[in-house]
Amino acid sequence: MTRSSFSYRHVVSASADRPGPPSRRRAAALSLCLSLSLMGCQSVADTQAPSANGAATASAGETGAADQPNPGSSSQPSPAPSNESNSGSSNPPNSGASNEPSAQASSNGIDASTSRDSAEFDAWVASFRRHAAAEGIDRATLEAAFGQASFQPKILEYDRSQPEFSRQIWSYLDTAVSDSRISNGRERLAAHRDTASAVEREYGVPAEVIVAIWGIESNYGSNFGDFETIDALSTLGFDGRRQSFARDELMAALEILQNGDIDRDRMRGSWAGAMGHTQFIPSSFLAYAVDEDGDGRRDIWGSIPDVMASTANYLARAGWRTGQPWGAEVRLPENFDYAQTELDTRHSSQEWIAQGVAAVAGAALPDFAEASVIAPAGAQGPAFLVGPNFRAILRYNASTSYALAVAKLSDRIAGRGGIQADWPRSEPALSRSQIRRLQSALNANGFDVGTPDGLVGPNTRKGLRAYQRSIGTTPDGYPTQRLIQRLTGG
Ligand SMILES: [Ca+2]
Repeated sequence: MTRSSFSYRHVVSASADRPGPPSRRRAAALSLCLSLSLMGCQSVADTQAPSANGAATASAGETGAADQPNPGSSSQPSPAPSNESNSGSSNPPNSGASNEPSAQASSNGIDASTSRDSAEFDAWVASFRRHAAAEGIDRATLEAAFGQASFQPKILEYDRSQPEFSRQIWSYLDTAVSDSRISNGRERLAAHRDTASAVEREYGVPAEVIVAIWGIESNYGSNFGDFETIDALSTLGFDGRRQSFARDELMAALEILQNGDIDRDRMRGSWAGAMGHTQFIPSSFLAYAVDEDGDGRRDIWGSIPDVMASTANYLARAGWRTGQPWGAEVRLPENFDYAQTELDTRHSSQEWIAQGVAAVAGAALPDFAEASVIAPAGAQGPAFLVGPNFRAILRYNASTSYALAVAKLSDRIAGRGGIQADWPRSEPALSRSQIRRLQSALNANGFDVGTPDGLVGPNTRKGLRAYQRSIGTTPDGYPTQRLIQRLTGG
């Protein structure tokens, strides 16, 4: 995404209303980062709240999460990770690896170095088993989990890959909110109407929003990843980029097996450990999964009632306000101060209206006590007024692109309209090296954006706006090839 700036923000502290894992697992779960493949989570690993699928909780309140969706979700053809500077360089686990080929790394054909790793893996597993036993996981569960644990080199490749180009938000939305995604969502909603309505009544989250998340996370269950979660997390815990996170999730996965919610063989999902229809990482499962159908198991792999209720429960715990819309598309006035287009800038709807912010034709502006205005593609693209429920969706996956996809897919499933303004589709996606050049040039010219990392976040946008003001162009903080050429002289 070119907007590569989609920054993933990490929450620095778990606020009271933020969903969080049960206490015992709190520290561990707090190390979740986003499921976004590129997000750098390392430096914040121990302080952030988890999102459902392992995505770092966006801080809708901190620096304004901007961002990119969860690559792993089946819905995304290609992971587009992008991230914010200062967040470290490691890749977060991807929640839904559904789009990746399921890597069945067999021991056949692996080279010598892999074989050596495999032997080391076995030793690591033996050590982890002892640790898990000391933590209270029983012998039968450990034998079921690790009796045939398999090292998956392919997962390490996914974990270490960093796409040079990320997708533009409109490209992501074209896929995430495609006509077929919309029609399939309506069909799924009709097919599960009674369940969805019951869950809506119980949790206060609209059925179309629940279905939209289901659609974005796993294309309505058609593709939630076929990696065995124990193998995936063992491999990542052994040699991944965020071993501490993976090990904590592996412990949570063992707890799930011990509880009897699912058998090891059916505990499947993305290469990064996000599981089932809703792409919950194990710690999120422990904290939010629900046994809606009453069979005694929380089954997000096979029970649609459990899937829907778990998703609704997550959003409810993330602060969903019953009866409120996520937000609305808006028109911004001439001379609008784009420095305000960050999620951490919040005003009441009335205050925004006083600045000239208006609903696009045919839409009503929701009355929010605290709302943000976002313009994900700058002044040349659509703008949106977003409220608490948009922020709740961001808790599921801390990416503005993701949250907008869920919001608009839910609108379309419910029969409401799509985005009216045009995206600046002629803007080419920027590569990480181009963004690094932009960042270096901004620093060199006195617009401090921190260490160049090729990822656009709040700091980069802030520096870019200052530069844009200095040359008399609209300071929207949206990086384009033209701006980079002007700033670098080519
Ligand atoms: Ca159940």
